[in-house]
Amino acid sequence: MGVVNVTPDSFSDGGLYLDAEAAIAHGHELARDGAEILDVGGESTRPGAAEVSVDEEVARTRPVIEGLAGIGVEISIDTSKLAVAEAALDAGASIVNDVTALRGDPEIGVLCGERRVGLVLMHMQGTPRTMQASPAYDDVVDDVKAFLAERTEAAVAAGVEEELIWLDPGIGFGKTLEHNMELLRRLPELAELGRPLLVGTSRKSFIGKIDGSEAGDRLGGTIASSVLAAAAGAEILRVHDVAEAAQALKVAGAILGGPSQ
Ligand code: HH2
Repeated sequence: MGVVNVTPDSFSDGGLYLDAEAAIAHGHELARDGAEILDVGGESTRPGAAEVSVDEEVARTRPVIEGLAGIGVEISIDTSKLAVAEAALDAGASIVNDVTALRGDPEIGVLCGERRVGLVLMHMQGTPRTMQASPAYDDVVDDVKAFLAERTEAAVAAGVEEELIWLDPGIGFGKTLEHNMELLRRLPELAELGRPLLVGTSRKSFIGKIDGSEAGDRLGGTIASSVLAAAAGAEILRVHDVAEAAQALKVAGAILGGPSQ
């Protein structure tokens, strides 16, 4: 899954693709690089990010989705707002990536059920504004697992087919470095929920906490954590640098004995 951020303030690429033409060109490039899904977002979820109105989020994302629909990849909309999700599905998206896991706008579950589209349910403790203040868990993996199980039930109750649900531990969303490490180490326990796991480590601050790097200089850490997440059972990796991640996964797969390409 390649990231297409149509925002002025995303933590690693804010402002680069705010213009629809630039975002569409970037999406084409990520598809050529090997992305099978493009995750289009119009609002940053970084800690302390400014909130964006529905109209603004639709104005940012809809033209980009229209421009990328039909190029041979699936498109997901990274939003927690019903109206933004609906506009995106109308424009050609087929997956809703909701970082609030239907807690922001529960009607997104009804919408996904009616349209029979995919739904990503992500774990987050707190809200983007507050999440990094003092994250705390009894056992981070058990707590995240219970949350994702409960949110899956809520989505199914809203009408979403269980087969169309993907689960995400939400790396960096209300977690300390040790919480993130524990989740990545014990990913197989989350796979026991029986749904595909999506993991997003790309350029995140936990990498900087390990080696002091800035967001624009975390490719090595992104690749290491993505490959290990895949080896531990993640099926979808959300990354900004698709070419490098695709090559790393091919090589790792070849070494581990997967089909050679
Ligand atoms: N991470 C980000 C945004 N959306 N969605 C899912 N399912 N999982 C993630 O890990 C995830 C996500 C943060 O990355 P980015 O989009 O680059 O930054 P920003 O939120 O600042 O736009």
